[in-house]
Amino acid sequence: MLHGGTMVTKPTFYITTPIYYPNDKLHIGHAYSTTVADTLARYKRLRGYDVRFLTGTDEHGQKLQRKAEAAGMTPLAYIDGIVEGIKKLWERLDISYDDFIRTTEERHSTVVQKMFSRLLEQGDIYLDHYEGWYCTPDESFWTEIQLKDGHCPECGGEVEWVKEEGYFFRMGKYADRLVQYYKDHPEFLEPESRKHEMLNNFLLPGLEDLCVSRTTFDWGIPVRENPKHVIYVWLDALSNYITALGYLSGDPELEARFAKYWPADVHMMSKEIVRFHSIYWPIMLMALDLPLPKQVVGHGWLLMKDGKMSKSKGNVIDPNQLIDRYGSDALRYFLLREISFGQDGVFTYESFMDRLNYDLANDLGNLLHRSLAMLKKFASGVIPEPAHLTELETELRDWIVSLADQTEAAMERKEFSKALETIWQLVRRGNRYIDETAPWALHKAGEGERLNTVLYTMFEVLRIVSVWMEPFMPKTAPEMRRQLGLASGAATTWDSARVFGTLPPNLVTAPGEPIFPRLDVEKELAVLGVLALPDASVAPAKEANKAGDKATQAQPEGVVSLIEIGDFTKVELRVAEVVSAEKIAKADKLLKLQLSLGDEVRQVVSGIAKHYAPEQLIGQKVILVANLKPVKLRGVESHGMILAASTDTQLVLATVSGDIPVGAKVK
Ligand code: ME8
Repeated sequence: MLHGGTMVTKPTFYITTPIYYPNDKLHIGHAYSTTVADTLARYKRLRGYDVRFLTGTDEHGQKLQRKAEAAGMTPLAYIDGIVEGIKKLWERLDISYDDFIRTTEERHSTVVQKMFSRLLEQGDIYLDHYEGWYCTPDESFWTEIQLKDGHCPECGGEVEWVKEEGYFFRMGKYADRLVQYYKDHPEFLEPESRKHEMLNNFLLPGLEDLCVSRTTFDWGIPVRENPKHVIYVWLDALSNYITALGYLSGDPELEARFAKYWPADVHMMSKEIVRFHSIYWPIMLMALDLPLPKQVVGHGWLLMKDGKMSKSKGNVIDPNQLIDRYGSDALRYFLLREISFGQDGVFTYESFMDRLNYDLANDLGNLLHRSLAMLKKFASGVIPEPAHLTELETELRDWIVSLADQTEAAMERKEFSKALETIWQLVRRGNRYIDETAPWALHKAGEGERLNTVLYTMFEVLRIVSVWMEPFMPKTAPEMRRQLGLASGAATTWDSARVFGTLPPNLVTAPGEPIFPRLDVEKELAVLGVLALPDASVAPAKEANKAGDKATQAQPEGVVSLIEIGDFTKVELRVAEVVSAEKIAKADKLLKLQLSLGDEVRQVVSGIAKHYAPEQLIGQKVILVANLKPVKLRGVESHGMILAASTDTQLVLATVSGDIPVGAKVK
């Protein structure tokens, strides 16, 4: 960019989210990380940075392969549907990412292979044998002593004994350098408490070499030199932060982009994966002779009343459900305001409704709508020129400068809740200002000049609030300005919000629908069907999907969105009796069933073989989804699906409790 003859280059800011596992629909925990990163990216753009914002999906590994197998699909076919849903969710949440990387893309996998080869060549990686524990949900290796009561110390899940040939990364070789790096860069790992945890639990006791390949499954990036090995999914996944920029791509333009944005300014994530990002990732980078990221930020967890949101507990909240009913900005506001960044925070529908009612409807919505209504009544909807500013306005003007300082300081420290709290001080001050100045009384008394100043000030407050809100609520901020009749320009830049009096007068306002209508909490809870949350009302019947077609599979478990009764009646459920059952060759999870409906026999393929022997099923009355489109699973036709209740480890067929003829409808 040329400015008065000198080159002005914007400072860069590279921010990433974790790349999520597309093994299921994402929940509001994932939405939280991504919204936080987006808010920071938007803020930095407003502050004049050249921002690069990366997100994506982590598509390899044993967990995904197993999920896809259980669904009777190829991994990629299974993942594609989910990735589509993730992209749609980010679009709905206004996530302003510049790039979305999928680790199954060639631009990623070929570079990961090159990186692996280089590490192998220079002796940082060597071939040996691995014997130890593996946690598939976390895709992590553990030693006997690290286990907690025989379970994964991280997620508490089952671990399995793994014994196979494997490549190893000499992590220990770099441990001292990393400890020194922590010392020299106190800002590297945030919050501070995580740094102590990394040092005391992992780095100081001595880093073991890390197994970085697997041979017992093939859903991964093959090691070029020895393709029966696939590269360990974490090595593959972490590399995304540089492959997406163009590292080792061989394309000069992309390599230049890598040089421009790397090292990352912020890797955003929650605490359980900080270990991978603050130990393995920097060591990989050291071995590759690359600079380390400037900061790894491990925020807290979004919890439900009964603990961490988890699919097996069935207490996950689908962000789409909240966006459908309340809009994306309401969800973004709630997440950023309610949770103190860095700490865990509890999601309850009640606190969500309260934030919407008090902060958004009462404070913000009210300020906008009453201002517009008064302007219409007292000044034909046109923002007047202010006359003399009294002490009330000059005090407000000076206070706004200090609020701007506080908001910026909070944003720089990633204290998002505090920043919003500061902004809302001005929103509430705006409402009080109206009460104190009583424009209706000024109008009645014919104090036109004073009224003009007061009306102008009300709208100036709204303008400033809209600028500060922009990183948090990217739909509401421009909508407010649309209603103010204010186009983007000099009065909507970040810095303009410090300067009281920037709002151009004579704008013709355009009042619209209330931006945040007040909610009847009881009614909302009833409509959402969450009065009895968490458990029964949201428990997913995920295994029931297993014999379903692709469309069903692309909508995995979680809290389903609300449906109309008409949607439910589209599903034809009928009682059916199992007349025969047999295994399907080379499909260890599937059974082929013949089901009697009285007047017809149906063939159905069901993913229940791990839980039922064929002979156990004969004579059982099950519930059949009778009007599903037929599909072929492992080459066998399936005309419907049977229902079952399940957890991660159990599966029980749904059946009828009394005597009823086969073919009877279930409603
Ligand atoms: O770990 N509260 O993917 P993942 C807050 N693929 N944040 C949450 C959350 C919760 N309850 N649940 C999930 C992986 N998250 C790897 C990452 S990166 C190279 C590879 C967010 O799908 C949070 O950011 O399990 C967490 O770190 C991430 O989702 C885990 O996503």
